[in-house]
Amino acid sequence: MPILTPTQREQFETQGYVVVEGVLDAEKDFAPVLSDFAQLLDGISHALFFGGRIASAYEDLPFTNRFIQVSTESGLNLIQEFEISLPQSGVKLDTPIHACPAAFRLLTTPRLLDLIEDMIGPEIYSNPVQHVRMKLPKRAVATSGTYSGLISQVPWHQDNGVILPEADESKILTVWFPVTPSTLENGCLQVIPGSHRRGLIAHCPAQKGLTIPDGLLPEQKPVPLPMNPGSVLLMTSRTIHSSLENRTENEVRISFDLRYEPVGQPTGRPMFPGFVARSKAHPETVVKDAAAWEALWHQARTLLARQSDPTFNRWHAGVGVCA
Ligand SMILES: O=C(O)CCC(=O)C(=O)O
Ligand SMILES: [Fe+2]
Repeated sequence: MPILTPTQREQFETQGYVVVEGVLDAEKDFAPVLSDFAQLLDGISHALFFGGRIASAYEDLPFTNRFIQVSTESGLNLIQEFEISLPQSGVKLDTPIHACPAAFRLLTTPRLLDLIEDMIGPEIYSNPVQHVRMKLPKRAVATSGTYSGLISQVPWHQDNGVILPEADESKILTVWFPVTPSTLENGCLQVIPGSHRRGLIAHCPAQKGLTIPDGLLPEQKPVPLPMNPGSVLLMTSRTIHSSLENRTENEVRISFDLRYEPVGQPTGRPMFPGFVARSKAHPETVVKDAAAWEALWHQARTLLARQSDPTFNRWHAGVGVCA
């Protein structure tokens, strides 16, 4: 049963994005993952407290306040502990990855897959370019250390720009959804409507990660997209987007960004594992077991830990438009 209305489908085709409301359910779909995250943060907080790095384990604070407090006081970027992907450099045998059953259930939620099937057909592959983001208030992000778009603002880019050319023809759909309200103040996404029709634009390595140089950005006014939990943003891989700063004092914008594509197409990150999430033609190939998914990531981690960092994109600082 199609979920998109003809108007929504047309918006996706002409503007390169559409927000679909009421796809996910806060209680059924988000409560398990939030409860898992709370438990994880509890463990982290106690370990840091016992290690003398923070003054308390902050047991009484609600999740988001505790995340802010523990992050600020320890000066650590904690996001990799919650992440559902590996970092692009320096992977070690013990690099954390939290490919937990609650996240797997979210990635394979039938209503989400129904929506994706409506867009790309019934042979659905989960592309491994996927993240959990917990955007901290700007004031709470440690000023030292490497910039991380997983806890901070993300600059203008196309998702096609952050993967390898092998996937330029793959029909990758970006599926972004907030778990806590995503607002203008706490750093919602913004898109440039119609920008997907310009093809792939050059990206340059910058302090905040890969970004389209100002001179190559369309003049057009961006559209900010505040969203409530339950809503899902669909974007093409060429839609230019970014996210705003979190200017609040005490809010954390928690979101997932996932990607799906028809089975059999290159993912653009061959060193990371995807999986068949739904298949009418070959139902026996569908990965249904969260532990099997986690094992795929652990295998990838072992391989990556034994080699030097692979290449994740095609752009070079100091060359061409990046010079
Ligand atoms: O969540 C953000 O701030 C940026 C997300 C993004 O760029 C993406 O999902 O492709
Ligand atoms: Fe993106």
